[in-house]
Amino acid sequence: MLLGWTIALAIGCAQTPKSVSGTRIAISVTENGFEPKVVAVPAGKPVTLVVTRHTDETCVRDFVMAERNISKPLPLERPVEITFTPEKPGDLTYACAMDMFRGTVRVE
Ligand SMILES: [Cu+2]
Repeated sequence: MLLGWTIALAIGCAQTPKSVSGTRIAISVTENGFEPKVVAVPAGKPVTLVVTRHTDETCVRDFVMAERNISKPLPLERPVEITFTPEKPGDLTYACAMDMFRGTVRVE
C-alpha cells in the first residue's frame, strides 16, 4: 500500500502540469474541440483513448485517425473506447470527420 502510494507520487511529480499521459486516457469533446489537445502515450503498448462528447455545439461527431484507419462515431455523453498500439515514437493526429478540430497523441 505504501509502495503504491510512493509510485503514484513519483509518477505525479514526473508529469508536467496539464499534460496527460498513460495507457488509458480520457478525452472530452467540448465547445473547444478535443480536450486535452495533446496526450502522451508509451510506444509499443496497447493504449486506450476514452472519448466522450459532451456538446452538440461543434461539428465533432466522429473520431477519425486517418493514419490508423480509425473512424468511430461519438454519440453524445457516451464514452467511446479507441484502442490501438502505437509502434514507434512520434505524433499521431486525429480529428473530426471534416478535419477541422484536431488533437495529437504523442507517442514516447
Ligand atoms: Cu468538423
